[in-house]
Amino acid sequence: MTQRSARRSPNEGLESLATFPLDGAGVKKLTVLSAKLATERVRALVFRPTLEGGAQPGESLTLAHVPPLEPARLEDDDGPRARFEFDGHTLRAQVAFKESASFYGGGASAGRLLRNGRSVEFWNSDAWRYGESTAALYSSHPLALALFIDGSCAAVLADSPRRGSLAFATDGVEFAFEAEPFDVWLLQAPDLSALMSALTELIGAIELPPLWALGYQQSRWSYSSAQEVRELAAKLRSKRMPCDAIWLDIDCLREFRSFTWDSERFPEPERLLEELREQGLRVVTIVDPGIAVAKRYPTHKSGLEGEHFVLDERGAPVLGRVWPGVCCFPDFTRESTREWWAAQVEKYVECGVAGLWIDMNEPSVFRTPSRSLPLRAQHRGLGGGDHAKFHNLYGQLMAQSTREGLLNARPHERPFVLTRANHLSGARFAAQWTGDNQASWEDLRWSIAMTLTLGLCGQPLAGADVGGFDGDPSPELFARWFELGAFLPFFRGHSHKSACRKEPWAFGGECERAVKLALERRMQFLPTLYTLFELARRTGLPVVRPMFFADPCDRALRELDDQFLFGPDLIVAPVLEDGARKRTVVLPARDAEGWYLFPAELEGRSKDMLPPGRYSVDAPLGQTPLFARAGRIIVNKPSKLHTAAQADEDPVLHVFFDSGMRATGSLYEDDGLTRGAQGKLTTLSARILRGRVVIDAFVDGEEVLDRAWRVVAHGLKTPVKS
Ligand code: NBV
Repeated sequence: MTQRSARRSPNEGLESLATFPLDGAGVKKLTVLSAKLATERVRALVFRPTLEGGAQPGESLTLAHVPPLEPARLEDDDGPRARFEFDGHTLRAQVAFKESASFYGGGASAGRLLRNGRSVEFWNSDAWRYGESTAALYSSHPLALALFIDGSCAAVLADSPRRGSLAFATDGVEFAFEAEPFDVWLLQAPDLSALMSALTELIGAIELPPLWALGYQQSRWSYSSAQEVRELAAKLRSKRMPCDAIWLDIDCLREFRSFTWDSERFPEPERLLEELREQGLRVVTIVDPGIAVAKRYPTHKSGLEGEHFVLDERGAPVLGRVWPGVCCFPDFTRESTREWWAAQVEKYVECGVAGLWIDMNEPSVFRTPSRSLPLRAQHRGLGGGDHAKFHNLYGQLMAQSTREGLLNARPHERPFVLTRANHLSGARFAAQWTGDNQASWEDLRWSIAMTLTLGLCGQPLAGADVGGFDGDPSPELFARWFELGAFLPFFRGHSHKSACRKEPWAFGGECERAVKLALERRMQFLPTLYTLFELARRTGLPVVRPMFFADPCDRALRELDDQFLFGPDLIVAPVLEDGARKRTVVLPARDAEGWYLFPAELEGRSKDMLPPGRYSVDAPLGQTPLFARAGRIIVNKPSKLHTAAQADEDPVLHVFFDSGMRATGSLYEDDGLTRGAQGKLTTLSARILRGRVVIDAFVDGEEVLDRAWRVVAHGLKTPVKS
């Protein structure tokens, strides 16, 4: 099955509202068009420049969906202003609002969540050892979000796959992209839910991930023999560490070649994978795009025969050096190449590989000035053009065809792909991680802002290498990283081959106990996490959210990036400082009578609701302070060694009563694996009746009468029966 493709013609369904002649800025005229979105309450305008000489934006390569459009009125003079300027090489588009705003977005870059005064570059790069001053990281998300004083908001999106930049001021943003004119979309919304829903219409919604991909993932560069993998699995299980998958990095490959196995170190992959599956462990392996130039390498041979590689100006495959040596690079812009690649994937995963991890797909090329393919290399699909035009789309297109391959192999199963490089509408195809981070407290903190920002940019399934990829963490940093990772959507421990061991038990003692608790916590909150993914799929609302989602009008929440929301009703306040055993947490006021500290012992009961405010809370090693909104039910399940083993457990409903002794919640469930599975969304409410907690549960309006709920009631002054 193919996803809806990412193409539209420039005028499809857009209604012209006004045209402004422009002088002296290299732009001849600016046309303002309107778009009617299915998300009512959101006003969508498109600004389309025409350059001297008549050039207009071409087909969209950035947006996934363009909705059916109807005219809307360009009401007033006092709305935002768009200004375009072309200097013959770069087109700049400024969108200025009437008032100042808090700005977010622009994709994952290291640093703070709030973007005012910052700029980011869009040029997918292998950003080894990135830091706050690294302008361009692995993916490009040309999207800015503005939050205004009254809680209304806007998104500005540049429809360009080109090399570009985004600068955030205090009252507006400026996009600049090379070479070609581009449309700018402006979405104006009364609230964040409407904005995220409209954005999802434009860039496409995620599919629900397989449940196993939401469990803990154990990786290292590299587990390099079947023996080592078997020992790892045995230790994970003997130490009773919850884990759903083991990841194999490039050393499982023969001479680092994609779609191969090193037959000496991994003699019978099929058998190994089956053995692991019996222990509830899936295997994800790595695939790089560089295809080694080598005799007797079928992927290279069929790639050449099918003319699937990116060409140089003389029509020969472009060569570049990566891990396997001299390589050719698939031209993923071509549909036939995507099909050929998907066929490689399909054959390769037959042995039982559960999911694929696509790396180096900026694409990263060693020892070249651009650290990628030459800008003048030629692509032949999607209308054709040089690499400069398609560079930023390379990773997303690779993700798309890798996913197709998994779907061809197992049409009824949800495919799982993790990608390093991506573009704005790539969340439809793959999860994303934040690349090669460092084992530092600073990186730990950045991983929150980076993951939150990816969520705002339509990529809810994201996370950072837990423990830090590069370098050796202290035991305390390591434990704290697991504590945070347990509440980020994608949870994978990974490390560089020259770093110390980073398996959960690597530091032993107190640290190992804390890590194990974190892994168990992840399992316990899995029903809530899964429900949040289903909601993200339906509504575009991110799984983890910046604190300002709890109260968009509270200015104090706008800069906060050391605590975050896990869905609408839980606050996660991880410890991000060396030696800290306490931390401050802010509990927002809007729609919240109060918050409850989630008991560290999950079976414990919290009696007292805390009114909104700022608190100092205890946070010993092994414990991330969590707060639940009064009036809500949070669903957990007992921790098991892997997600499938949890399926038959009865849900544990943590009922956090409001002062009227009521609470509501929801739970989404399905088989966790089948595409388009008919899941059920249960709505839950709790009340007290004759001294007992009563749970009312409904699915599609029908009362659920045959289900055992375990109830943990919080906020009761006197004990009641459940
Ligand atoms: O395949 C090796 C690594 C991988 O472990 C890492 O996660 C990627 O981001 N890969 C980069 C290539 C080498 C990095 C130095």
